[in-house]
Amino acid sequence: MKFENYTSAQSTINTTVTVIGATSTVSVHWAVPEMRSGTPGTNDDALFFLTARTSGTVMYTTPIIGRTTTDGRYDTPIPLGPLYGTYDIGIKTDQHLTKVLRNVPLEGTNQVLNFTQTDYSLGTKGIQTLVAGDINGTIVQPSTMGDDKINAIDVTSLLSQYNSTDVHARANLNQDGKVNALDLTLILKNFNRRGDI
Ligand SMILES: [Ca+2]
Ligand SMILES: [Ca+2]
Ligand SMILES: [Ca+2]
Repeated sequence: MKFENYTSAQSTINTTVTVIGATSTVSVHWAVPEMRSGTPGTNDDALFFLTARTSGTVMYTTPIIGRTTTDGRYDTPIPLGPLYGTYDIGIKTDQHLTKVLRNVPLEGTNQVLNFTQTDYSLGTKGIQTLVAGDINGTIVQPSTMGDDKINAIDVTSLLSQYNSTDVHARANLNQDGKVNALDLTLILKNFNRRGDI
């Protein structure tokens, strides 16, 4: 956000005009869930929202939950409200902990966020993946979609969905044909993990 002062020659009153920079947007290219079944890049879709943070404090949360493509992309630019400056940007899905990219410059243009890298500025597809297992709560809105912790609540939820054949069941972490021992093994591997802050 930029502030400029204007003084009208015709007026005896100084008028302050606030000039807001063009809305900053981001797109996702890529975010890859860990250990999805099938050929890499063909089963990477997930429901997600984004947060913009400063020193771990969330300054903005995207209100809409979107779904990435099967190759882990979301190409439509997502507005980040009135933010202008440098922020850390996190992605949170219905099955995964928040993953944060640091120091993303939001300056009125679109930034492509590559969560397969540790650094937002690197454009090639890397090997970083989203940590699976945060499946408590509901997917109705960002504030209820998990709690960025993988603990007994999530394991209990997984067990309650055991043997489900719904490929989009939240407990179907690898999105294959069934909620089974593969998903349970994955959530236990990540037990006690926390999302990035
Ligand atoms: Ca899928
Ligand atoms: Ca959780
Ligand atoms: Ca499964």
